[in-house]
Parts: sequence; structure tokens; C-alpha cells
Amino acid sequence: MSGPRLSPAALSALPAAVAKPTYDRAAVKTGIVHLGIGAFHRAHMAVYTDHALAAGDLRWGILGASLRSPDTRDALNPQDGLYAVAVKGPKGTELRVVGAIKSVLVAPEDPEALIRAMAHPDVRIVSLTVTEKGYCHDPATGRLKEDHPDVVHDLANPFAPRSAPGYLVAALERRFAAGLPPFTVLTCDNLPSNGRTVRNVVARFAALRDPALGRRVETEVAFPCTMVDRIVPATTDADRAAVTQALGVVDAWPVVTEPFTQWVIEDRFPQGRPDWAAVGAQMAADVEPYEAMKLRLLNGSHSTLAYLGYLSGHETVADAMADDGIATLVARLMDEEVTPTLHMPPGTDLDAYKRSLIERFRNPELRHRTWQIAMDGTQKLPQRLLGTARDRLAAGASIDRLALGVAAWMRYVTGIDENGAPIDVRDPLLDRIKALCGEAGPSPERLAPALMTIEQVFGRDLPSDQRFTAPVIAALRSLFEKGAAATVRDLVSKG
Ligand code: CS2
Repeated sequence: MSGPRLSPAALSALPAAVAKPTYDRAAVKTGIVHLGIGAFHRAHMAVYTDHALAAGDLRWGILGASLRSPDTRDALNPQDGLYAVAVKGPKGTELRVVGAIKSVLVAPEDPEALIRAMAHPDVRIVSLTVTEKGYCHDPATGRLKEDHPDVVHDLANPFAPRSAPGYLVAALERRFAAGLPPFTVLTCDNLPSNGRTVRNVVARFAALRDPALGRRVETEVAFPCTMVDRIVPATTDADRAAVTQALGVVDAWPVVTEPFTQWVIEDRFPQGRPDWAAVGAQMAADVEPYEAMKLRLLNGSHSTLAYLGYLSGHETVADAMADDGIATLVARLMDEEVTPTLHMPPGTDLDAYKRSLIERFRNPELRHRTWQIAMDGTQKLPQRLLGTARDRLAAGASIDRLALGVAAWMRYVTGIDENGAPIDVRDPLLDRIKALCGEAGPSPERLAPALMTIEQVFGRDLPSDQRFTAPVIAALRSLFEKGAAATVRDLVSKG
């Protein structure tokens, strides 16, 4: 794409319908460092923060950091951190240029620069969207994986770390040494009890560095829990072209999202925070029920839709939802197997929540690829499907639909689709998965137990519980013998 670039100078010439920062960006301080500056953050927390800046408190600009690739920095820094959010709903597309991000740095190019930035006295919050795998933890237990290669590396090179826990601890140590108060660590990833999980991981990492540091992290640093929700598919070249056309200037990396957005935050920020509550976030004393609701209903359905949808030949979630069998299955999964496991505060309207989920999944404007959601299944299944299955089994209840979701993951990770074509499986445990699939071959009786030996996914309890293994094996057999579409039809016709 060629032509003039989105920039502060271009703001005044944007079409009137495009919302844009109205505050003095040059006066904004960096109060937040965000690790993992991907599309989700840019369509979610950065938007709330942009509204908070517009309300007048200019202490909360965001310095973004990528822990791996330079792509976002290369796209945004030439635009002075500006980018457009395209909100696609039934009423068409609304555009907003967000000004909350001051600039982006690429951690591996200069780890010290990131640590220094996190240790700056103006910084009061370090937030994260580094995805499930970015915390180097064991998803089944929530504990730091001490033999994770990045953890081993970071313990040996504490001031040139690679991992998010490594950066957090290096910067906290720097602050403690300088007599500065610690920042609040705000995780915005889809982990169960995300603040508590990240606190345990980071405190353990710190303790391995130095027991006294571990104790300080545990007792002095706040790790509020959050429930974050907005569907943000990967930006495509067509999106880039459409946004550039609508803006009249080139935006190298806009983000595309839905109208819905939700953020529930545990209000524990000893060093202060932007007034996100005034711009739509919900502050709550106990976020965990909302987290469970979202992880189990939205993300559990999403992963089920992703594996069954992909295997049935559906490219996007909306395509999968247009398939009556899959849509019915997902509705029943939510109503009959997930809802009974939730314990919501009085007054929560779960029926309305589920109706809105179905509507969001059906949004035809969002081309959210099943392949994208299918990624990193080993990191996602525990909190999306397996915790629910455990609760159901403890209550002596059936898990047929949950089991089909798990079996669909197993079928998917064999890496061969129903037409014999390869599947591009992405997962941090791919080597292990490939070895297990290779040994077991396409036999459900062998493959299911083989994959269940991945203890960081299934734990020790599930593989030895017949009530779990039997329905998973049965579903996997049907997926191999009849395919996904017929398996879904059979299960739906059973009621
Ligand atoms: C999705 C999530 O990619 C995935 O695994 O399930 O990113 C989902 O879109 C968000 O959690 C919605 O808030």
C-alpha cells in the first residue's frame, strides 16, 4: 500500500465520521507498559485507556512491547503509535483512531530498554496479553514450569530475559533496589483466576532467583484478576485496504473487531489506575465467577466450534454457526453441560449472556478463522473444557458434548483432515503431539489414551477416570469413522 501514512498531522484531515484522539497526545505520560502488544490489546484495553485519556487524566499513556516479533513496532512507530479500530456490526463499520499507545519496542532487540522502561517511576501498571503459553506455566496445575527453556534461560540471564515472568521479575527487582513502589501486574489473558495464577508463577520465578525477592513479590505486588472479552480476528490484507480507503491515509496495521466489549477488573491498584470504570469497565470485588463464565461458555464453545468447524470444512466461526448441527450442539453444550457448573452472583442473566454469545458467534462481518482459534489447544483445553468436565464428573453428570470437543481436538492434532489434506497445527507442544500421534496411528483406542498422557493438559485424574476416557474414545471413534458432520448430527439427534 502506498500513499501518505496515518500520523498526528493527518488526524485533522480524517473524514468526520472517524473518531480520533481529542486530547493533547504530546502531554501524555507513560503510566502503563504493556507486554504482548497484539491485536487483542489494541482493540480492548488500549481503547478503554484511550477513552480514559480523553476524559482528561493524561498519566496513562501506554508503552507497548513485543516479546518476539518486530511487526507491530514496524507498523505503528512510523504512525506515532496511532492505528484504527474498525468495529464491524450489523450497522456497518465504525472507525476510531486510538492514540493511547505512545510507542512500541521490541524486547529481544534491547532487553535492557524494556526493563528500564518498566522500572520508570511514572509507570504504575504493567499489563499483559502474552497468550496462555506466554506465562511458561503448566496449564493443568497453574504452576511455573521450571524446566521450560525460557525459564531456564531467564534464570541464567536475569537481565536479558525472554519470557514475561523474566521481564516482570527483572523490573520489579530494579524498582525494589531503587526504593520505588512496585507496579501492579495486570494480566489480560484467558487463564483461570488469571491474577492469582500469574502471581504464583511470577512469585515462584522470583523465589528461584532469590527467596527474599520471591517473598517481596508475593506480599507487595498486586495482581488483580480480570475478565477480558472482545472478539478480535487477525487483521487481513483486505481489512488493511478497506481501512486505508476509509481513512484516506495508509494504516499499516488496523485492528478489526465486534461491537461487544467487556472488561471486569478486580479493583486492586495500590499505585492508582486510569478511571476505566467511567468508560465502561466493571470493577468487581470478585472477578472469578465472571472469568469462569466467560472461559467456559465463550472460549469453551469457541474451541469446540474451532475443531469441529475446521474438521467439517468451515473456515470461520460464523460459517460453523450457520451449520444447524454445530449451532445446536454448541447451544446444548452451553445450556446442559456448562451452565450447571457456574456459580454466578445473584442477578446475573446467563440466558441473556448465552443469547448474546450466539449472536456474536454468528456475526457474518467478522471472519474469525476456526484455524486461528484452534491454535495452542494444549494451553486452552484445561480452562475451557476440562475444568468443566471435572466439575460435571464430580457431580455425577454426563459430559458427552464436552467429550466431543476434546475428541475433536485429538482428531485435529493428527494433522490430517477428513480429505487427507495436511492441517497446519500450531502448538507449543507440537513435537510431543506429533510423536504421540505417530506412535498411536489413527486408532481411537490408542490415540486418545496416548494424548491423555500429556499431564500438563489432562492432569493425572482424567486419564484414569473411565467416565472421562470412555466418552472421549467413543467420540473420537465416530470422528474417524463417520467424520465430524455425521458425528455432530448423531449427537444432536440423540437430544
Ligand atoms: C479465542 C479468543 O482465539 C481464541 O482462542 O477463543 O481469543 C476469543 O476470541 C476471546 O477470548 C474473546 O474475548
